Amino acid sequence: MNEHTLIIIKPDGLQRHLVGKILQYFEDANLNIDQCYIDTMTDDVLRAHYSQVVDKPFFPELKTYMQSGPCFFAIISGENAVARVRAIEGNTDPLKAERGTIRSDFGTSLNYNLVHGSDSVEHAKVEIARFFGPQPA
Ligand code: YYY
Ligand code: MG
Repeated sequence: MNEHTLIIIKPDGLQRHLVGKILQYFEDANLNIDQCYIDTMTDDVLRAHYSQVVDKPFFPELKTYMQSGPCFFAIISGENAVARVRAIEGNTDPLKAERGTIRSDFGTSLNYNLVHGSDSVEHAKVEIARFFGPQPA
C-alpha cells in the first residue's frame, strides 16, 4: 500500500549537519522525499504536535529542545511508508534502538532522539496537514 508520512529532523540534526545522512537512510530504503522545508516550531504548533505528552514531566525539556533551532520537515512516501519510516528511525530511546537505525547510529538519549515519524496512517494524515496544509486526495 502506498502511504505518506511526516518526518521531522529535530534541531540537533541540523546543528550537527546530519540532514543529508539522515535523508540517505530513507532514500536507501527506496522511499521518496515529496516535499520539505526548514522552520522553527511555534508554541501552538508544538503543543498540537505533542498533545499526547504536554502533561508529562519531560515536556518542558522536550519543548526547549524542539525550539532550540529550526527543524527539517518532510513528507515521505512509498510502500508501507508509515511503519517502514518508524523502523528506519528505531526505538524512541536511542540506547534501545537496533544498530543501523537512525536513532541508534546518531541519537544521544531518549530526550535527544533526532527524528520524528508519524506513528499511524491516521496520524500521518493529521500531521501532514498540520505542517504542509491540506493535500489533494
Ligand atoms: O513516537 P516517538 O517519538 O518514538 O515517541 P513518543 O512516545 O511519541 O514521544 C514523543 C517524544 O517525546 C519522543 O520522541 C522523545 C520525547 N520523550 C522524552 O523526552 N522522554 C520520555 N520519557 C518519552 C518521550
Ligand atoms: Mg510519537
